[in-house]
Amino acid sequence: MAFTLPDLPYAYDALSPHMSAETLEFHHDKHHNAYLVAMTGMIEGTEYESMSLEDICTKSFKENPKLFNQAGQFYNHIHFWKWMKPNGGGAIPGALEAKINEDLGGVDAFRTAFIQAGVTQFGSGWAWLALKGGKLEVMQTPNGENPLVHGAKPLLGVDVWEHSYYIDFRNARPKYLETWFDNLVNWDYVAELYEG
Ligand code: MN3
Repeated sequence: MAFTLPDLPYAYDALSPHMSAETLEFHHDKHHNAYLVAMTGMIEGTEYESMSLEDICTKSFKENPKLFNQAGQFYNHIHFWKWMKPNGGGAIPGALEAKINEDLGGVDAFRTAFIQAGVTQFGSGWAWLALKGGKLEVMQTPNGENPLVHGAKPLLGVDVWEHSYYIDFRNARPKYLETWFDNLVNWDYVAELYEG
């Protein structure tokens, strides 16, 4: 199938001051688009061309690491934009909060573990909340890797590559992650994925 770059679900300046228009312009228009262009070039005329993006990710992870780098990042960023919203953060919808309490020891413990996963991911990568075998897990992955390739469903992910925060936070990755969690997360979308 032919893939396209999804528009941001909000204006470029809608997440300011927590994430600037400049960051989103570079991150969405340049970085995310570059993954799409590279992936499209690599799948053209191959068996991957007719697959869903999820299948491209899981198959290329095992068989074609160069393609996976692009496809994984293309997939991750599609959700990354939707994992944020203006005036995000705050209360977590009830059923998901109950599951977090059950599996992760409460929202505060989850917040600490999620931020810690992002802080300790050396170099580029992602921190995740994922559902695996019916249980919630906090995960960290390098580069474009994601929970899909580990048999888990991604519910929330944050990009910790420097292009995601360097314009707004310089080298302060912990501050970026705290700000992101407290002010930008679109919990309705996370709950939708959890219940879907
Ligand atoms: Mn990125």
